[in-house]
Amino acid sequence: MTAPVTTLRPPTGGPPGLKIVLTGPLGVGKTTLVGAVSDIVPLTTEARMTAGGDDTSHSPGKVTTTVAMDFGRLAISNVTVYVFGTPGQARFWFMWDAIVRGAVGAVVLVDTRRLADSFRHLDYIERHRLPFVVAVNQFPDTRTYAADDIRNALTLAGDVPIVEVDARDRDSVRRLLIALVEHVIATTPMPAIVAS
Ligand SMILES: Nc1nc2c(ncn2[C@@H]2O[C@H](COP(=O)(O)OP(=O)(O)OP(=O)(O)O)[C@@H](O)[C@H]2O)c(=O)[nH]1
Ligand SMILES: [Mg+2]
Repeated sequence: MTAPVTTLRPPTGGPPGLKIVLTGPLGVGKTTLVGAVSDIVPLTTEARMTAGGDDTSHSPGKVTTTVAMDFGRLAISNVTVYVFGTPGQARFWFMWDAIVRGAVGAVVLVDTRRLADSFRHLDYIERHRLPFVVAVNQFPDTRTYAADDIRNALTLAGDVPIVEVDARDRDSVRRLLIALVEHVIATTPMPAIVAS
């Protein structure tokens, strides 16, 4: 059975919001995505990269990494969407359980050069039974693949939306988050949403 959608109510009153989680491998563009779309100055927890056994070969110029979370907020129609991004390095994965609590849906951001790096993130979101979309962050000089090829490579169910995104582009990220909210609504019983 699908879990009911819970909404966040700000302590000061006002309209409720939806919490969503953004996850994906190290350096795939999570912090960039939150920064591009947030209506407020995003909360970031960047720190200098330390050696920790993580493969950084796909982002050679990367000097910082998210050590706790990213946080941003945006309005989609009359709904406030709160975006929580997970940290990338394996040594900070203990944060995921705290970040995912109360979320209604997730974005799994992937890089087609290293799809296998996303398996752990997909497993985690599926285990929490969260509706999710897969967002393909198209880096320069990478091949583009048909959605069906990505679906097969990631063994995704037929109803999981696959959306191309430019994590640096506000409109592109907004389209992605609208697709996620629509997917959450489509896969969650309506009385659960209305009653929350
Ligand atoms: N060309 C291009 N570069 C991008 C894009 N998204 C992110 N980048 C670059 O990729 C690097 C890593 O981006 P981050 O946003 O820090 O990635 P992250 O997923 O938050 O990384 P961790 O927190 O360490 O897991 C940065 O140098 C970004 O400028 C994109 O869509 N296109
Ligand atoms: Mg980050």
